[in-house]
Amino acid sequence: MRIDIVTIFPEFFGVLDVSLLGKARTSGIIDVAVHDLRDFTHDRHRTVDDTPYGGGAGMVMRPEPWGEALDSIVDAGSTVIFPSPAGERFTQATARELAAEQHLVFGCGRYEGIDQRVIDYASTKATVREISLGDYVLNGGEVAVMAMIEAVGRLIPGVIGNAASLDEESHEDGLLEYPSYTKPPEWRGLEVPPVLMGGNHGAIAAWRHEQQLERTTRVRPDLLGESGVAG
Ligand code: JEB
Repeated sequence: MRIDIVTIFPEFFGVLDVSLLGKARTSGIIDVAVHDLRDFTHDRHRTVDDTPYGGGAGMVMRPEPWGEALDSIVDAGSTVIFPSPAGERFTQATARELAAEQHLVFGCGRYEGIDQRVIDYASTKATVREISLGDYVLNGGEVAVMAMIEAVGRLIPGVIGNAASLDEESHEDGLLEYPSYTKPPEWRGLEVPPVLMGGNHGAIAAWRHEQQLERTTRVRPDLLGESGVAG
């Protein structure tokens, strides 16, 4: 998979080199390129923002640098993602859809966002999605893109070593994860649940499922839906 990121903070993405994705990048499974939006300006001050038409607080990103950046990066096969508090919610299902793509382009806005014509124009050239990481307000798209790349990257074969660990975990079956334990068997007076030490694999699976249901009911009843049954 090819990933292009357009941002006014390219240094922010240096952490990708040391994350889980580092191996996938050096092996060529994921090829990430970060582009500085200011490299697509032509004025002395490398201006990317201006005041909003119609008035209001803050500044809006001007369309011209975005147009030049996207023209140099996007083709008809690209999926262009604009993180936005006004976008569709990012979920594990979104991550799975994006992991199936060949080319992702992330456009990181700042200030009050990007001139809407950039999104409308990009939509005439490629598949465009405006996606929100969650229902809270960030200062720009960079943190959201980092989270999306991590969620997508680990679904690409070869990025995570153990494929079984992928479908066992939180959200793949609509339930929260069961609690995990390792050695020592007793720590500061707290014991590992005996069922996990008994070697009865049926009993272990049943206990874990029960724990998932209890935890989901308590912490995230919304995941259980109307019927109270996940899935
Ligand atoms: C994404 C962004 C801003 C109003 C207020 C502040 C570009 N879940 C999310 N919350 N906020 C963002 C997001 C995602 N994904 C987000 C891009 C930008 C916030 N801002 C600041 C915009 N509009 C600018």
